Amino acid sequence: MRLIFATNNKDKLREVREILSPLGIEVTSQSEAGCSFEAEETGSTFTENARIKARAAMEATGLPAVADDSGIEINALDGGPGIYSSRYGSGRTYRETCLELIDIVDTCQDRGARFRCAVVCVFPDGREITAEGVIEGEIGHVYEGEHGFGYDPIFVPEGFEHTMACLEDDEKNAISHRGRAFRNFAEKLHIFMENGETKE
Ligand code: ITT
Repeated sequence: MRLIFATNNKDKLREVREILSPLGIEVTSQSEAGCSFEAEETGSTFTENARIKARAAMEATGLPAVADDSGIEINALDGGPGIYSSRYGSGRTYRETCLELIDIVDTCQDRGARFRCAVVCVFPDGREITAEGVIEGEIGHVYEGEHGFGYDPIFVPEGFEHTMACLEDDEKNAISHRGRAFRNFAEKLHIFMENGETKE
């Protein structure tokens, strides 16, 4: 089975390929499908933004398309940057933004945070499948690790001593918000393919 993956983020593309390929689902990125655009993320939730991206790619290609909208929610920022994670601190490097976030969280009692990922797959006939994954954790005291991307070097998953950026891709995918969301999506997609129904 092959789907268009509506993303311009190469790190997400790599992770999603590794998560879905063993489950019999291959993805073609929108740029590989000949579409170079960035849909405007005007939604107010992760799911709404994932739907906007997936619809844009489905309409451009005429093929089933899936998208993920994801981000980090930090208690010290009242759940921010959340859906604004990719735009937060724009103009600066992720390292600079991460170091600033450590400083902000250091002044607060609560280091709690979570990564959230919403997945929406849309089909040309209008049907859709949605799924979500979350991983709880906290903002670490130091910036560490060289794997992953974005906020991984400051996010320590619950039950771990080091950040997500200290994990290899397969270890991250086994526990991550994205791994959880896309495995849940894959289960629903297989039911959909067998029964022709979206079991929400
Ligand atoms: P597309 O919209 O093209 O898919 P994007 O990077 O803009 O790419 P999002 O709008 O979903 O994607 O924003 C997600 C941001 O949240 C991402 O750029 C990171 O800053 C952060 N993020 C999401 N998942 C992450 C992960 O697994 N590790 C670290 N940071 C992550």
